[in-house]
Amino acid sequence: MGWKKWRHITKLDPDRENSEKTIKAVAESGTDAVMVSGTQNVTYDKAKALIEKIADYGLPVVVEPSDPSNVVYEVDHLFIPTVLNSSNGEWITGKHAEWIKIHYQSIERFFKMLESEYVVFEGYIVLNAESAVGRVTNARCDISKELAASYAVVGERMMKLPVIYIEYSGRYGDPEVVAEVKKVLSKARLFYGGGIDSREKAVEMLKYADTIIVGNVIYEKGIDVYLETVP
Ligand code: 1GP
Repeated sequence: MGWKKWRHITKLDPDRENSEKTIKAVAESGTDAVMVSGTQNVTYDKAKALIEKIADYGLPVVVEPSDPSNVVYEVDHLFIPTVLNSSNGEWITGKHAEWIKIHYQSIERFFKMLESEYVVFEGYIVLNAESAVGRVTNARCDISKELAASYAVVGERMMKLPVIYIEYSGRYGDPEVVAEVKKVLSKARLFYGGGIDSREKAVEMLKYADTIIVGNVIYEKGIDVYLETVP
């Protein structure tokens, strides 16, 4: 199944404890893919070790790097985020330019990779100021649903991003914001992540979002509660 059909993605953080038991349960849960991602303390080695543990199960694995130093290439896709509502250009284009610079000597090969289906660009709209990603990127979180949707328009129609990602990381968000953003999108897939810890919340956000991303519940509430979120 191609990534555009995914409805449920499980986000595993390389900086957290991911036991074999947890990984097996995730792999057998019915989730469509695992995204290896974290905002803080993620290193190449930690990400690589986690990817190797998951690889045996045959589930699609993607990596969403937070920095050029932790891009692991041995995965099905790289999901490259840009934070549309960050107040700090480093998170919009800065880290991206640093990443390209590392590959400058073989830029033609790098262009081919960027233009392939292997790389997917995501436009984040971060809406929880207290989350690690909200703090680190200094995102403008206290905004109206119309302004959130306007950021989505920037991402889709100006920057041509194939994914818009509403991120409330750690807190359940406002379905009205997600509904408003959905209204303005035409081609981009709408991802929603943040605080999904029950079937009701998963179903509610899937009314508007094409795909939900579930992370913290595994670490905070355990596998049984996580399993309820898989549609
Ligand atoms: C975090 O969007 C994901 O980047 C999922 O959020 O961890 O709150 O489930 P939670």
